[in-house]
Amino acid sequence: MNDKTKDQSPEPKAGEIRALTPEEVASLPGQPGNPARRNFMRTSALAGLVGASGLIGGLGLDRAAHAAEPGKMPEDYVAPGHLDEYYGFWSGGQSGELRILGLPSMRELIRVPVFNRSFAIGWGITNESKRVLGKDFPPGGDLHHPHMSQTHGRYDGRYLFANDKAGTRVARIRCDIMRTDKIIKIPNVQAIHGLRVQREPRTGYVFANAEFRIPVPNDGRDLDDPKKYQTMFTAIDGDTMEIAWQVLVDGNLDNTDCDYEGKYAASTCYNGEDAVDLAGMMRSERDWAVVFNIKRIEEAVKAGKFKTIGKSKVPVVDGRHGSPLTMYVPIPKNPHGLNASPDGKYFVVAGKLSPTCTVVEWSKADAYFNGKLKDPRGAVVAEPQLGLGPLHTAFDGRGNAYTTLFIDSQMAKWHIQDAIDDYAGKKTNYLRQKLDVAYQPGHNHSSLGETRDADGRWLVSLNKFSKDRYLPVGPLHPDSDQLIDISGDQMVLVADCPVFSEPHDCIIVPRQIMMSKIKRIWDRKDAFFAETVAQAKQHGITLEKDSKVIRQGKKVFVYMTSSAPKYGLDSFKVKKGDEVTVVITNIDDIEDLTHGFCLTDYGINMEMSPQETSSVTFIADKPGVHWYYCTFFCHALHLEMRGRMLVEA
Ligand code: RUQ
Ligand code: CUA
Ligand code: CA
Repeated sequence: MNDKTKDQSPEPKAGEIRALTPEEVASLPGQPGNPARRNFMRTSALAGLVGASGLIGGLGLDRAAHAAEPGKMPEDYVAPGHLDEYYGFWSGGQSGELRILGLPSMRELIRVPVFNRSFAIGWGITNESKRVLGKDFPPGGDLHHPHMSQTHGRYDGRYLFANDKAGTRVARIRCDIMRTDKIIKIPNVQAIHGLRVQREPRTGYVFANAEFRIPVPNDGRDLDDPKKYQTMFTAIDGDTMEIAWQVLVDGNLDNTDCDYEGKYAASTCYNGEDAVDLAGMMRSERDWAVVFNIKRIEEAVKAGKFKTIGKSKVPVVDGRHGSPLTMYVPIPKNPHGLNASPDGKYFVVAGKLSPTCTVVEWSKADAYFNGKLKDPRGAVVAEPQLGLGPLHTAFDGRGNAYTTLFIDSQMAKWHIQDAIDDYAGKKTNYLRQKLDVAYQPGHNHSSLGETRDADGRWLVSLNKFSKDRYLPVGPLHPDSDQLIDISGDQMVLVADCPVFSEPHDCIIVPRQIMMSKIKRIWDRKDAFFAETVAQAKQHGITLEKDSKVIRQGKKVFVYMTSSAPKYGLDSFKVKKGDEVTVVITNIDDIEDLTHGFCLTDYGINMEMSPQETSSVTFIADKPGVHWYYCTFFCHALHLEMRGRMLVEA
């Protein structure tokens, strides 16, 4: 026997370099399973703190110059090792994903794939994600509007909902695991744009606007007859993700929001002209906001006063002009954003091609629907002049509104009650401040600003252009999100943050709402992979301990565990043409110990976080030896965490 293999001596002789044994590796500080790991993390965070403050003091980094008094950190500064106060949920636009940021640092924490594919975690590759995406899922999506479920007008940390304009879909993301768990296609319409959630009593409904008018059914008829095109407002049940009803409307539907009482939702229309060309869509001086009477719509559906279209079973009610279900409030001109104020009294419509915002009082809808108010324009209580290109409005809970001015590249702060008084004939200075932003802002959003709890702390301006703000990176520039402190009398610009295409919108949620709800390790009973677990049971497999290959004709099921730094199987053998399903269960139960499974030259990668089961199915069409390896750096022997798939010709 070789003496060297028996050498377990921890103390090599002076000058001698000896390879570490696996036991020694496992006992190194920082290795999973070693209780010293936590302390190690803390120590390094502390070292980072010292290093970073030295750096900022010494080099005078740009961020330190913002808003900070000499010798004081700027307000948005979150020191290494410290946590942000808010979660920001950012849309990824045509990236199709959702992003999670920390505020006020504006650091991107993670990305949640929704309508896109992600090789990083295997979204669109694993069977579990394909069950969510559906069989023939498109290559990506265009996610504009993420909104969190609410209970009595407050964020409740259950779900996020988001639209896909490109694929006419709506997705739900579970907040406990930050995974998309449902995606549905909306029938009878095209291009879901505006999306909001019911506030009272809870979510409840998810309201979704289809922006483009199309022939209904859209099966090749009426191609050249835009007069026959239509669009609809859709209400989805957020608990079941089934569609409750649709409302046929005139014009088109852009953005949407709802009240704080559960009575109404409202949407903007910029194409009251029913045009199919640019000039035509700008012909009229006014378009409108349409208010939906939720109770009446529910009653109409209950009473059977609806139709269905084609194969869809969704009840469609008629909400076009003259319908008792809707109120059309004339608004100048090609309006865009529609935002409900957190006091529950108003919604503000941004004029886009008109330099105004229009303030509509929800309670006037009561008067209209019970016949007391004849002219819907009578629901308008203010129309402040703000500047060029108003797009979206945010609120601080202290009576102020903040409207983005796309053309002027500014944020306008104005006082709602003063604007109402001014409209009533008393001259007031409702405009409080204009702040330059860089450049061309679309959405803005304030902390908790779409809830009762609007706290008037932070405002983000989501700017479409960044030109000279950052190092040039080629013809495509990043977007530019700017953080603005709104806690004082004046807005103060605090930070510039480049972002990849194209965050339309965001919401800002205090960490207290989220931290207790977020799981750091998977629950073995989680519904996300329950179907995979059930299938394993049928094969007599206990996922937590069995590593085993099961063949059923040309179908091969490869079950294995993963535990740092080893897969349950070092190799498995299949035949060319087999349909192979690899199911891996990460039995490590330490926070932050994720493994991956990448199968070389097969285009497969997937993530298995602690206690998660992930699976992938593919055809073994390439004979030979194919190594699979772990893609998350899990251990000092991470590179050695690999095995072979042998495909017989
Ligand atoms: S819309 S930039 Cu897609 Cu939210 Cu207004
Ligand atoms: Cu397991 Cu790297
Ligand atoms: Ca128009």
